[in-house]
Amino acid sequence: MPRGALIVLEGLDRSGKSTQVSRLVSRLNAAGHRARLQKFPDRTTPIGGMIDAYLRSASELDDRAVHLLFSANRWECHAAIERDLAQGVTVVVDRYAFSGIAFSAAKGLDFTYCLSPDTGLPLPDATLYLTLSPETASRRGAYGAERYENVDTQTAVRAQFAKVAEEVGRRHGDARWVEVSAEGSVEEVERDIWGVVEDVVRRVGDEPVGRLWE
Ligand code: 2DT
Ligand code: MG
Repeated sequence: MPRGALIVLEGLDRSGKSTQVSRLVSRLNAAGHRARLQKFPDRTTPIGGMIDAYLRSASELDDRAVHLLFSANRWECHAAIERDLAQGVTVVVDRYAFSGIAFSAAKGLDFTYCLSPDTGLPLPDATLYLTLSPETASRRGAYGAERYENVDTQTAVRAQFAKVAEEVGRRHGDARWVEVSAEGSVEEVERDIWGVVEDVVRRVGDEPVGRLWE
């Protein structure tokens, strides 16, 4: 049986990521692929509960401690993801280790330090990075009230995502990181994402799942 694909969507706040991941899962299922959604942070686990409290500013945590919690939150889900992939289910992921690096490095943590705890996680077959100009982001309305939902943080995170893109290309090849403009309508962005994902899902077949940063 061909394995499922691991597809990650990344992007800044207001890029329409959550809308697009759910549309993508529906479209994959409608096309006869089995697919499911996985969101990070997964706030439903005990570790996710600590992350949720931190994001709502209901708790304070050391920057490194919270960085490791975000990574631990992925590690506690990796076995289920790998099992699904092996059983032919495509897993569409809303944020992954790349957000982990970009947000922590934006706070001033060392970039190489930020990579390390996620080393060995399943490597996405493709990461689609939704790009959005600061002007369009601000036209889409006010940010929410959570930690990181402000212009200064988003600007710093954008710069770190550019470094993450370079690192993915260098370690895993440029084909793994695909920029998709999020400037268009929901339907236009959905069509562009589908154009990429359709090929990836067909191609991965019996290729083994790679390991992040290895
Ligand atoms: P959502 O708004 O998508 O729930 O994200 N974040 C996310 C990190 O700082 N590190 C991580 O590893 C991940 C996955 C991005 C909540 C915020 O958490 C940030 C925004
Ligand atoms: Mg958010």
